[in-house]
Amino acid sequence: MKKALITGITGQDGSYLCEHLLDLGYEVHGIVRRVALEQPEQRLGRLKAVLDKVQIHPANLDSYPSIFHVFSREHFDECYHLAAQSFVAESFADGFSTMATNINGTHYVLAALRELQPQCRFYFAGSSEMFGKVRETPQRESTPFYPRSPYGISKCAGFQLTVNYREAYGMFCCNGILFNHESPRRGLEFVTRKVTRGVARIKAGLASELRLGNLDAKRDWGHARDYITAMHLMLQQPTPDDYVVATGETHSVRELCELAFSEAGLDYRDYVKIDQSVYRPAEVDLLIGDAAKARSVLGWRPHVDFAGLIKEMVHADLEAVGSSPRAELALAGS
Ligand code: G4F
Repeated sequence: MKKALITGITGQDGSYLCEHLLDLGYEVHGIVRRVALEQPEQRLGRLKAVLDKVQIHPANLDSYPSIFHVFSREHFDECYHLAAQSFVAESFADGFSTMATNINGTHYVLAALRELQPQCRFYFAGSSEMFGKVRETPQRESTPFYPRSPYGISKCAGFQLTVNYREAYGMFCCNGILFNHESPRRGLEFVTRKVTRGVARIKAGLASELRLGNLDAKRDWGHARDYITAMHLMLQQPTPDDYVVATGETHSVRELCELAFSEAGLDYRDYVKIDQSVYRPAEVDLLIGDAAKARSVLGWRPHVDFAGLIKEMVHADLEAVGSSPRAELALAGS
């Protein structure tokens, strides 16, 4: 039985990856901050269905000793490093903590692995945000990086650390360059979920408008459940490498609104209001990925398209808001 460690196991990707690895017969371990363990209902909610099958270790990405401690107690075949401060807008608000967590955290995991178990295969969650002000369209593995936010810069550093550990120490280290990937488990701060939850709240009469920023930004949006399978495939190859994971389609935030509102029988133009304060100091205007390498080497392909993804998210939020409108009202009041 293979043994895997997931950092960021409580998040959208971590929870789907955890379920996938359990289905494949893995023994799955996760790192969780101690504060999250103190509020399991709230912080471990995405793992509810599998929590009794997973081994959780308290550790903190800001603390090298805590990471070192986990690797000194358990031996892993694979390590998926997904934990990060992943909200781009927040990285403008507090670039220092985003950099510290995302860069040092990655370095701590790699350094502890090198010291204690250099045979363990390592996956780093790189991001299409690294392409930023894109130098080429579509973006592929060879496209130069031009990050536009502290978050994007931190991911470039993590990417380069991963390459460096591979080249300097011969470790099996891979970068996934994942384009935006969403699901009903997406955090409410990201635009897809903000829109689908907003649609559900408006439909339920709990809100009368939805305030958004740049509707012209374009993203290559796929389903998180599809994307985590690519992470696993990368670590099963004979040699370590870096891969773009994307659908190859791009859509604007405006199209996202059109689709999500119409799924609930509404016209987005009646509800969406532009809020200048949500605009970012530097925007990534257009992302569209070329996943040809992942297709040919990994045999990976996405199964859910943009329309299917948004439909699933809208219906999940309609159901969630419909089943607990009181909780929603409390949220609105907080
Ligand atoms: O949903 P977003 O916040 O995602 P973003 O910035 O593209 O980053 C996500 O995808 C990356 C992969 O490319 C990940 F690495 C990263 O961790 C994260 O998961 O924003 C998408 C777009 C942006 O252009 C933003 O300006 O939507 C635009 N937008 C317009 N109004 C908004 C809003 N974004 C948010 N979050 N909230 C708005 O009200």
